[in-house]
Amino acid sequence: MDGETVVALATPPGESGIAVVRISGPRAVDIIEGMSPGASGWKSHETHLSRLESINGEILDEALAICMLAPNSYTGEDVVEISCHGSMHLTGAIIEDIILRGAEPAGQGEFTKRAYLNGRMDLIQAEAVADLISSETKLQSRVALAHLKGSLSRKVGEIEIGLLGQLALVEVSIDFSEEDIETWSAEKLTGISVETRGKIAGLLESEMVGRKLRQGIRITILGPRNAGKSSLYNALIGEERAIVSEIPGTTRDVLRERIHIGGLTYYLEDTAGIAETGCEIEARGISMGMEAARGADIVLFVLDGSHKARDEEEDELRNISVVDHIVVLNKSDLGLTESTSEVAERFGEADVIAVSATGGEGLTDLRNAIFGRTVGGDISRLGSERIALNARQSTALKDVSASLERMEKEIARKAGPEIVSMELREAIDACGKVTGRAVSQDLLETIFSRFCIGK
Ligand SMILES: Nc1nc2c(ncn2[C@@H]2O[C@H](COP(=O)(O)OP(=O)(O)OP(=O)(O)O)[C@@H](O)[C@H]2O)c(=O)[nH]1
Ligand SMILES: [Mg+2]
Repeated sequence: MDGETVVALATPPGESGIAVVRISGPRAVDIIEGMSPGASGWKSHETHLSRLESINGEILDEALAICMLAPNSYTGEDVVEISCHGSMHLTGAIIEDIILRGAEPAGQGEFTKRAYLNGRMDLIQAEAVADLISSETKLQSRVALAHLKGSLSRKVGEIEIGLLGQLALVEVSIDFSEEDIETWSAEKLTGISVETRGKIAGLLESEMVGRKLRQGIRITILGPRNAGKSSLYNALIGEERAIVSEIPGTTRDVLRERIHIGGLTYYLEDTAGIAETGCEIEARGISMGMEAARGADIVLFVLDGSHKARDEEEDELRNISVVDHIVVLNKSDLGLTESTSEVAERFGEADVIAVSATGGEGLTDLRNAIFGRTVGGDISRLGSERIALNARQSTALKDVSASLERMEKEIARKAGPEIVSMELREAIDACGKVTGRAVSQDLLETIFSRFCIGK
């Protein structure tokens, strides 16, 4: 980076009414001055209709341009944004001209990286920007926005400040050890530590939901031939993607499609019907389907509810070890030969849902069951009280907890303030890693000066 000026197209490539070219860095204003003489006199954050000239004096475009001067910009540096006409050729020419004038093409995430390095946002917020950009549903963007607004940063910040206050007391007692002043209480510190670990445990609970929210959840449909798996697959997708026929053994390959339920992304898989078969290709399909089911988050065991399933086929399904499953009794429109509770008994009290893939009955219940299984009802509070952590954040928070636990053990062993302070510092450093801000010596000094005793 080295303070160089970077440029990139901020809107997706392709034809559009308007495209935005963004420049950030110390030469941004010089560059726009070169393209639109007089620009260096513009007020920060004021929009100007300007005729952009190339370095060779040709008119490139008439565009709206705005200078956002440091530090009041997204990156914290001087930023120029040009809203030009959205043709690939034109944006290419403008960017090329800006590069000729001394800018470098920006790397991936460069603007946000600069924002973080310049202290405009912490690491959690920078990650939230990426999440927000890639969000596909309202729920995903709501959680990303909550992180961007600093929900998690604030919670970690509160934990950090609480611990810093305690660290100050412990360290002061080291400084004043000869004067026999007891500034910290082992009991109180242990209490605070236990309470803090409780808060962290609460945050960590949402890690799984966070992973599901970001990466999506795999659902594999598995069951005997002709049970209506492909029909159910099509019904859940809302399109005729898989071939459906009354001929048993229609599906051979594993088909995969993305769907959304309640704001979460799911990857739904259709597989070949399980059966004894002499056909090598069908057998390959069946084993691929079983393999998919073993790796899925949820497996839908689809049975033809209008016929009593053959025992061997059911046994085969029950013997596959899967993380979670829901039994779907399909073809309810033809009348079920067994009640859902009878089937539930055989499948280890699983959820059993009667549906008609072709008629549509029961599909809402099935979607609700899938959604409920995924998040355990916690989703509605996501982004407000509960926060979906990503893997990096949860690892760092686990480090905070581990350091605190070690500290509690040291306190229980009646360790002196030197040892206690060391563990406490580690916990605080780990907090800094969550937000991406390691605690600097300066910050510690500032905080300690407020706690100074003796005056
Ligand atoms: N009445 C009724 N028929 C259904 C329903 N679902 C599927 N069928 C019929 O059952 C037959 C098999 O459906 P598919 O969806 O191809 O079944 P499959 O489980 O994918 O079969 P394979 O791929 O061969 O394993 C077709 O004739 C469907 O029209 C349903 O809910 N009600
Ligand atoms: Mg099929």
